Amino acid sequence: MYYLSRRDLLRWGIASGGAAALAGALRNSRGDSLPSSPPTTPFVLELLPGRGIPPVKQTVAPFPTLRDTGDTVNPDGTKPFHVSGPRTVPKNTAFYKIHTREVAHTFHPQLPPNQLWGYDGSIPGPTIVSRSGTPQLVRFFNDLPQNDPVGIGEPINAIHRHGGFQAPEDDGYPLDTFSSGQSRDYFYPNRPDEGLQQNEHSTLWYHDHSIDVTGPNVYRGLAGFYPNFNSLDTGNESDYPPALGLPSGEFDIGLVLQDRQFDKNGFLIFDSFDHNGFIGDKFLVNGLIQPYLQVARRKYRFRVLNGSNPEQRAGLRRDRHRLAPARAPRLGEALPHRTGGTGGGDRRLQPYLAQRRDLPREPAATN
Ligand SMILES: [Cu+2]
Repeated sequence: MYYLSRRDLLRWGIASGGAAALAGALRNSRGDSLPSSPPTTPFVLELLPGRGIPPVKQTVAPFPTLRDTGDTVNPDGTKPFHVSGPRTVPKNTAFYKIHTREVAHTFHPQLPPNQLWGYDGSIPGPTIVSRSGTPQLVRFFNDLPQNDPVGIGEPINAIHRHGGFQAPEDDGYPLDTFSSGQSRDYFYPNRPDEGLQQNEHSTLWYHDHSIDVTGPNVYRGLAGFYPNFNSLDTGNESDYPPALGLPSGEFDIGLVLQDRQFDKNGFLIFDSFDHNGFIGDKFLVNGLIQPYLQVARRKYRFRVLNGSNPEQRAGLRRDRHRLAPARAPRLGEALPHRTGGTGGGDRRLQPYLAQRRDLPREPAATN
């Protein structure tokens, strides 16, 4: 666990724009000697729908499920685990189709477009909204080019819904990959499992999980939000009470924090040999370098996600007396909450104001 203080945020450029220090501070610990990325002016790009704010994925008409193509061979020569035949899904299942494809993406207007991989060509991927009690079947098509000129990642896919409860064959096991030109159906039941509320009113996300290349494939763009709602957190702000009435729609915004490194010409570089997780010196929010967001005078809900590769723990907590919870919530875990009433039976979230001096920062892309 690594805690990001407000001072760190300032230093790293979220607030001030001095992003170069990020690389300096972190790289020294591992003796990395990569040159800095080209300079970029902070706060040039605005987060807008379709640019940093991904679209919400819409359902399609139900389609018959397919047996997985069983002819994929993993990089290690083994055969992936496949669903042996078409499956029967509950009647109320919502269906989706997502195409993983190449996209020319602009991280910043001072850098040239880079060839990324995006779900539906979107960076981040389209937001898939789920609701407890409504199962979903998502067919992911791998439309990535077989021969990738960039050389970061591999055009194989395994889709992992991070933090979700789903069957093993739908969990995106690293060896359950499918190749260019193939597709795979993933079924998400969207119900709490064994009384655990992990799937309930939580922020899940989906990302590539392919063996050996999860890090670079996510670095290349393969990640998106997967928020789940239920009767308490309905996604409708006017539902209070009895629901929580949290900011919804355009005021419920996922922010994925990531980093990237560029060569002197502004093209992505990645060090596959850095097994602690590669760290770039450019700080991204939703795929854009140091963007900004125009806000209205009202409450917002920000779902902050660490979508970076590195695992930074020891050696970076400079101030051991810093205020921090004993254990920060893990990604996808329900936030700690105060219970209301005296009977103990009311588990409703009670909104209250709290000041956070730290932002827990945990590796996500390797899980
Ligand atoms: Cu994950």
